[in-house]
Amino acid sequence: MSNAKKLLTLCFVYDSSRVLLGMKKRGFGAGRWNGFGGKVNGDETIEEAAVRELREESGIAPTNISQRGALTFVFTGDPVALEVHVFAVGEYEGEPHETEEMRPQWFLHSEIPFDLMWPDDRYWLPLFLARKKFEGEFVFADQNTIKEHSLKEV
Ligand code: 6U4
Repeated sequence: MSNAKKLLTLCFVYDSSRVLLGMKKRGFGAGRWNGFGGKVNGDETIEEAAVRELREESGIAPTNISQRGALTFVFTGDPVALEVHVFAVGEYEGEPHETEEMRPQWFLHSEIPFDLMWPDDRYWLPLFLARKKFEGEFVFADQNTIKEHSLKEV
């Protein structure tokens, strides 16, 4: 059993009433609404990766971005955990548009489609939208089932 971790980013563009989600069209998590993000390359910082992935997947360029959370996802039987760094984007340039990877759509905070998202999101996205910082770990039995979790504000 190794303790390898894969570094990933996840960006949510939001204001006090709405949040921008994307329907993931392919790859890991396809068919779910989520923020925009992906793997950190060896030659970039985590924040640079967050900006690049947001631009590639939605077409917008953040003009302010801040790290708000760190989440670890472990899948039973998979020695490689995911370390996902969650970023908040307030202001940006450009208009979100559909890309090969994502179909963007704005949602009211009261209408976030948690049933069509990763099951962990209903735990921590409310903290995010309340502008808190947080850390957590989720252990999955499979992609629909959380076996155990921990979550705290930091
Ligand atoms: P490619 O580049 O096609 O191989 P892909 O398999 O599509 O990559 P990628 O790079 O889009 O995956 O990264 C997966 C995205 O899903 C990242 O933004 C992190 C996010 N993610 C992974 N597990 C998650 C989980 N449990 N909850 C969540 N987001 C998760 O909200």
